[in-house]
Amino acid sequence: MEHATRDAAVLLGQARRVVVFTGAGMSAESGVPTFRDALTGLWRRFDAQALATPEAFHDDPALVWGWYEWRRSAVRRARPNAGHRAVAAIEARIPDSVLITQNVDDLHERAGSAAPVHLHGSLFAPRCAACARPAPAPDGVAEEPADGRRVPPPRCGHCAGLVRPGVVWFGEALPQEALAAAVEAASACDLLITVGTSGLVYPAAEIPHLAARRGAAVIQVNPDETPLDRVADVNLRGPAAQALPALVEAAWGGTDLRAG
Ligand code: BV8
Ligand code: ZN
Repeated sequence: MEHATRDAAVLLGQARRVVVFTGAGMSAESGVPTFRDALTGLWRRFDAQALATPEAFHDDPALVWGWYEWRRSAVRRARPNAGHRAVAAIEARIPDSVLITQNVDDLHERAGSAAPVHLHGSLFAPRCAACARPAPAPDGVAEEPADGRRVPPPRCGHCAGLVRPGVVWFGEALPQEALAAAVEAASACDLLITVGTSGLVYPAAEIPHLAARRGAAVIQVNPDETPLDRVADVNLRGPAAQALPALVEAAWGGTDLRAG
């Protein structure tokens, strides 16, 4: 067994209060592009950070809504991977555990995680841009948009305002209750496992640093180096769908992670 996995398994075996903190790399092996490469194919001529803003939606609501509908249809076609199931196994095994995600997909929920804290919202919770009332996510799965196809957003049933994606854009505040829950969990945990995040976007990226400052052990799962390398006690240099099941297996033996 790899040395680092054994060290991580000792930390997990001893942990009583665990936080799992995930980013887009968690969903990469489910075929959902990470945020860095969220613009594959016909969207590649756009910059994710420019599109994921209130200004972009204001200037061209149909372009931004079309991008999110394309991403939502990709998520609906995707399936949770063994990494998502390993996270759910950790939560099932350690009652005092909290899952915090930057991802806007629903793959953690579909893998059995009961209540992930979504710091950046969800693709499945659109709301009215004017009156903020929740709006139904259209169930028609938009096919791959040709040439960054524009899809005019629906109108609010209450005030006829434009419906927007239920995600947190750059320049927007994170949902108060989610951020407060994440800060509380990171401050109180004795182990934080950070998975598949580049650790560049704040204030979410502060969460692992906060846990480390409060004395928690930190395990990082990422094939590449990130700014979190310096706070990680153990670095599992590999993809989430392999490293997390190996960690769970090393800590607790035969946990069955095959698809449910
Ligand atoms: C705010 C939802 C203020 C939307 C997202 C200068 C300095 C510091 C901060 C700033 C600054 N200028 C601007 C800011 C603020 C800004 C920010 O941090 N910018 C960065 C770019 C510097 N932050 C904000 O604007 C935030 N709001 O500050 O508001 C405010 C306060 C009060 C009142 C009003 C305003 C809001 C940020 C939220 C933006 N929304 N997502 C959408 O999804 O479309 S962010 C989005 O990108 C993700 O959610 C995630 O958080 C972030 C980075 O994505 P990652 O998840 O890390 O994924 P990424 O692609 O980056 O990396 C993937 C990783 O996975 C890689 O490391 C890779 O190696 C690894 N990987 C790949 N394959 C695998 C793998 N790992 C494991 N297994 C694999 N198989
Ligand atoms: Zn409305």
